[in-house]
Amino acid sequence: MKQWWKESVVYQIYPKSFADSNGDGIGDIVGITEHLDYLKELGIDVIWLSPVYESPQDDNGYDISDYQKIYKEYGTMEEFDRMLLEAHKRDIKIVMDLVVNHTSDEHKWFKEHPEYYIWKDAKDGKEPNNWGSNFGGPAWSYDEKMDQYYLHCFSPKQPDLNWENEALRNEIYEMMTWWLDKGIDGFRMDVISMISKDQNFPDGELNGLYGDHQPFVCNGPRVHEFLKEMNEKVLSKYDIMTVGEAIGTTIEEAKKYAGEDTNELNMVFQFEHVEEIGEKIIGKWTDKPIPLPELRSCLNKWQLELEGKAWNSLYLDNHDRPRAVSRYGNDSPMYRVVSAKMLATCIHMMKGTPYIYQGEELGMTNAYFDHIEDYKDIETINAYREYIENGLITEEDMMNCIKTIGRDNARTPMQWDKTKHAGFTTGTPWISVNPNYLGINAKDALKEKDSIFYYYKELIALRKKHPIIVHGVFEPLLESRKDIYAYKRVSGDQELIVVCNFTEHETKCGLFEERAGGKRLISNYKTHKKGILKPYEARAVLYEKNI
Ligand code: TEU
Ligand code: CA
Repeated sequence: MKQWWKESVVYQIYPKSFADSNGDGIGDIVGITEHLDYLKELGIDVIWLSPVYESPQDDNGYDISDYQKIYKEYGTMEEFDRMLLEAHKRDIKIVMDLVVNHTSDEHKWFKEHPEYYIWKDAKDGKEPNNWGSNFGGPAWSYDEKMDQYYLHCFSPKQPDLNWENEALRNEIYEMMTWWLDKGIDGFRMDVISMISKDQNFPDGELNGLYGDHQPFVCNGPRVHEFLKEMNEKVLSKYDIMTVGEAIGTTIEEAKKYAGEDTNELNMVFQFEHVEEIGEKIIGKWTDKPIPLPELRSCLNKWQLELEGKAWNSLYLDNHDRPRAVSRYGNDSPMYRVVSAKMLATCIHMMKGTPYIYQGEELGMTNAYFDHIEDYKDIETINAYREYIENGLITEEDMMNCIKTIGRDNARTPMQWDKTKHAGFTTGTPWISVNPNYLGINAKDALKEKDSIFYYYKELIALRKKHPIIVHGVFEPLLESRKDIYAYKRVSGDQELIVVCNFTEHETKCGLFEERAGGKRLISNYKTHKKGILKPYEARAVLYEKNI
């Protein structure tokens, strides 16, 4: 089948924060349908829709209690079907979020099929091992009725599924088939690298208060067997796109998950450039910037080592990350727009499928809320409490870390216009709107021809127009520079040179002057200074070789 997902640009919608159509302060499916023309204008090809299934919302829908029902606050299955139809009418595909490493503890399976989950006897009267949960506390909770502990790598309301159980696997495959037969266009697979656990469940290395479970749950012994089975029984039967959120993956594992001929998935999200690099204070938490050399060596490695072997996902932003322009660019009034465009150029001219997170096309920024009460994310609230109560970090440092990388930074409501609550809702939003919506909103962006929105639109259009952007081989340039990220793409007799100044200072760079005859495809400045890059200047120039 044609690998259309290699030429596509994906837009992620976090439904709770996208658009509220009925004034209850919660985004919903009708709100998405009402904004499909906005996405058509942007030019995206695929929507990755974060979970809309029935859920008690302990983790904003990543805790599913019924895979084949729509969460009542998001709407009805009929409204979902209409959204799907309206998207397809606009040549926009819909990829659903598949969360099958765990369910909600309110899923009927948890009571009716305990064997679908991971239960262990107490060890010395307490948890079976020292693993911590990603959301604080131990990764095990005791159940009186079972007189055993069950595993939850996330919240106690998100019990991990036991993929060793074939009946469970077949229930998952049936559910996937049901959704694919409805006509959806694929799946983003939540923490799919975690579905095969080391069956010895050994203690992990102490990391803060608990043992690290990642080495024993990521890239486990049977993960590729399970994914090959899923591919053979379900995925291979449809013309769809699949992307695995492969937390903890390495290059070698990614080549298996997303290999051209491994019959598992089409591509993966790796976490190295968004979570693993950079100086940390505790766990993932930091208020430190990510140095360009670390970001570049990480992204270059993934570009070079997957070449010809597997397909990259290109992203800086999603519902779990801080806003890209705040994390990697400069969200000050002076440099927000130009640095957002620079980051977009850097990512979209690389090899792989680009993902745009809702609001990234507007240059939406971190929220920087000052009080923990303003944050809603279970991960943030639990980390704040656990780390401060145990004296592992000061309240001030923790708040700085939350302002820097807390997940709610990406979950403040979409900023549609200047009206109250940024036009997201006529009610009270479930989380506060970023007060800067008066200057950062879609309505203004659509009226401003030099807006970040139209810059993304241009990048997306370029990808359609120039095959070198999809297929050109990636080659690093200027790798020793601490201020410039440069690379080229090579395809036949064409070379595309991309140069991005990641700093607020002018800097020398003669790369473009060394060559004649280039055709500038895109730049975030109208004028240029010979041999100089302006603050956060980005340029992509196409050359025909042998000139
Ligand atoms: O995220 C995987 C995950 O571990 C993230 O929560 C992230 O690594 C964490 O925030 C530390 O940075 C997926 C979903 O994207 C996330 O929203 C869910 O909370 C999580 O799985 C559980 O389903
Ligand atoms: Ca609503």
